[in-house]
Amino acid sequence: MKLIRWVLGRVIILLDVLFSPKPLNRNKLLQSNIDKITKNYKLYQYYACPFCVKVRRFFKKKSLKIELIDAKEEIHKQDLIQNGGRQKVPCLRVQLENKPIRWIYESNDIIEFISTEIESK
Ligand SMILES: N[C@@H](CCC(=O)N[C@@H](CS)C(=O)NCC(=O)O)C(=O)O
Repeated sequence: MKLIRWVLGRVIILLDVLFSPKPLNRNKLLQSNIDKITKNYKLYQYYACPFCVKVRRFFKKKSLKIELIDAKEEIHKQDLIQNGGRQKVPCLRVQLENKPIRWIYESNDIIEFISTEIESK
């Protein structure tokens, strides 16, 4: 079972590389405004998780600079469990000034949240 999952993960990565989305080209000012928002985000993820690949492809397509955190590393795994509440990826950590940290699970919810945030720019 572990081997099948590993192989499937690699197939997903290969397809992702072969059919990599074309990044959106924005004007510099707009991109810089969006970068200011996304510097507050961190994506806890696994390299070969299909849901994480989906979110990373969205980042690439929308030219979003978001730090990726390897949730397989023990320190990050513990951070995710203790502060996010679940060991599940992808999870977006959102830290905005003067606001409590938010942990957003579910790939679709992450994409929807970021889309709404960047569309307001
Ligand atoms: N519906 C979720 C599915 C996420 C999911 O199943 N993630 C798996 C990895 S592919 C996971 O974190 N499983 C728990 C674990 O591996 O500890 C989404 O769209 O984000």
